[in-house]
Amino acid sequence: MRVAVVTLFPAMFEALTGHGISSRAVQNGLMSLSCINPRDYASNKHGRVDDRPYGGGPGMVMSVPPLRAALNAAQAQLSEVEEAEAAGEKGTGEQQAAPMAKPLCVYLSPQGEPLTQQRVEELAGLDKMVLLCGRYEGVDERVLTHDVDLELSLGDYVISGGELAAMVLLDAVIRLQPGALGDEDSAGQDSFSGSGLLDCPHYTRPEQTDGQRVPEVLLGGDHAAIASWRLEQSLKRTLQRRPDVIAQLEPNFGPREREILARLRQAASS
Ligand code: 9WO
Repeated sequence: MRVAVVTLFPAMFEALTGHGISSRAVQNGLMSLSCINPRDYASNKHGRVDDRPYGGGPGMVMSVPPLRAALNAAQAQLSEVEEAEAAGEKGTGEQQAAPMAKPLCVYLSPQGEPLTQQRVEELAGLDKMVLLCGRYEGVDERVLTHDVDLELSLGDYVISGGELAAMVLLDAVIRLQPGALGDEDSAGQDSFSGSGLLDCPHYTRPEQTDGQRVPEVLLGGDHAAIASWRLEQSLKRTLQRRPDVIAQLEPNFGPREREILARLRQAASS
């Protein structure tokens, strides 16, 4: 997957490309990340990318021309690589490759649609994507209506810019790329990804620390008992912490889930 990020702070992305799973994925070529700085596309001599809001008020707004130029450059860059690869695959470097679909352009802001694991899975399947990171009070609305395909929010809070949000999205997408996690199966074990329930508790050695013991069932080798304990723990947590998630999943629960849920509700009401 190839991603081009339009940002005034490209160095921030070293936090993602320099550490852990995301770093390894970039090194192994599962993901390529390039940054395009709108400042480099500002035509005025001071490299201004922001301006005062029409109608007055505090803060500054990112203006259309440098942003649009940077977005077009990002898109062109992703298509260039793709066309070169397509031509290479055919072994006909001279031939004109078929026109490629325009990459999806995503803007991160509190006004966006809430990001879910389902959306992350969908984005992880794309072969290219442009991420737009806003700063100041945000970007001129005409960029959002004309250039942006999808606006996403991580939650109902404001941070200083879209970069950290873009990195959260990228991290979630990167770890779903085939081969990004050491254990091929671990992504399927995440909260939300398999059952849609919250994760069960995890324990490792030692068996006892400061008087806290590992639940007995995990120490025996009864795999069916362990699986059933984990399901119960997941249901219990989700019921307590995310009743909204239970309500959403309940119509699709099987008999085992229903039985445990009924028991948990009875215990809670008595
Ligand atoms: C800045 C500002 C300054 C003066 C008066 C009002 C103001 N509003 C803002 C503002 O909301 N800036 C945003 C910063 C503009 C878009 C990029 N920024 C951002 C993205 N903050 N928080 C996010 C974000 C993204 C995804 N999920 C949660 C939050």
